[in-house]
Amino acid sequence: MKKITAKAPANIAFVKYWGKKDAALKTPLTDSFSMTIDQSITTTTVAFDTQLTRDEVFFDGKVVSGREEQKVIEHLDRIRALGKNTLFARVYTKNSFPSGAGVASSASGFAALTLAAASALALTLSTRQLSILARLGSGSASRSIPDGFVWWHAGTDSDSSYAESLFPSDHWDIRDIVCIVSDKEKKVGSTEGMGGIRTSPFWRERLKAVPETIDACIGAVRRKNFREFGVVVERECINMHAVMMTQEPPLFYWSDTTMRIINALVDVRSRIDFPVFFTIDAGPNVHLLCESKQEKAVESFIQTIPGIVRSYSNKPTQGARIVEDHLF
Ligand code: 2P0
Repeated sequence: MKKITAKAPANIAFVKYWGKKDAALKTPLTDSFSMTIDQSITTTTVAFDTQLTRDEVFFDGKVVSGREEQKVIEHLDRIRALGKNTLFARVYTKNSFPSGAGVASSASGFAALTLAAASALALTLSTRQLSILARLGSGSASRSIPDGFVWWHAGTDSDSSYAESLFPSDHWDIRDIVCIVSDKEKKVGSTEGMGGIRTSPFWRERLKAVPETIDACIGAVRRKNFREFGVVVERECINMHAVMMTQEPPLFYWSDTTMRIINALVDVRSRIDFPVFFTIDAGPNVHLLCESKQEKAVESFIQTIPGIVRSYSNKPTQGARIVEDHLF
């Protein structure tokens, strides 16, 4: 059968996803809001083949096994069920960014797999349907299907929990400069970590605050008011980490260097006009957000901080798409 290749970007959340309503359906407790990022792309080629006697999954040319392989096969099973098809598939995947690059690859990975596999079975699905399907692979993958600035509606069931583009990638020329402080795999993954959210005494407070935070964040993006945007995004990130740190067992994702970057940023902002803000996911790496005109200044700032292994700059970009350059 036909070979199909898809590319999908990772995304950085300004209002975060932390906690599920339904673990099997990966429906979230709250809405979230993110931006697709152009230097963090997964490419996946899928071909369903009558000759195969099992699914074959490769990452960077090497066979994938264990839990990772299982998650891919479970996702292929969902797509086969939709397409009423029983053929096995060969799946090749590569990332434009190294593992441990400070960006989770499950969002771009499951978005690319969803689009490539659904297209290989000639399923015609809307962006909304693709987003729902990608979500079943990994929650944040729902936000890597649409273009640019993306709102994931928590919804009330599986069919109403999808992400949509609110503004296209060329709406606002902002940057996400990822500061890598550690290449090591994080100790507690997001799926396991967010499973403990209800042990934090503060999770309900964050739940109550998110609708207002989403409104404020989307309003600031709509008006392209960077300072307003940055203040909301930073506060929301700190709120999520406060929940993480107060779970049982507590999750401390921040390292010494993470704290050093935050302190240096706060210090610079107290002395000069420096409209740069941070956000941090389930790991120690820091995402510095700025308008394009501040990019050089942020690079100079990064040079002053010991402990940053490397950094790279991302722009908003289009969502998952079909391409012609196959991996096999
Ligand atoms: C986010 N994270 O909104 C937040 C911030 C981590 C911290 O989305 O269990 O890897 O596969 O649905 O998608 C990580 O969540 O978790 C995540 P699953 P996923 O970007």
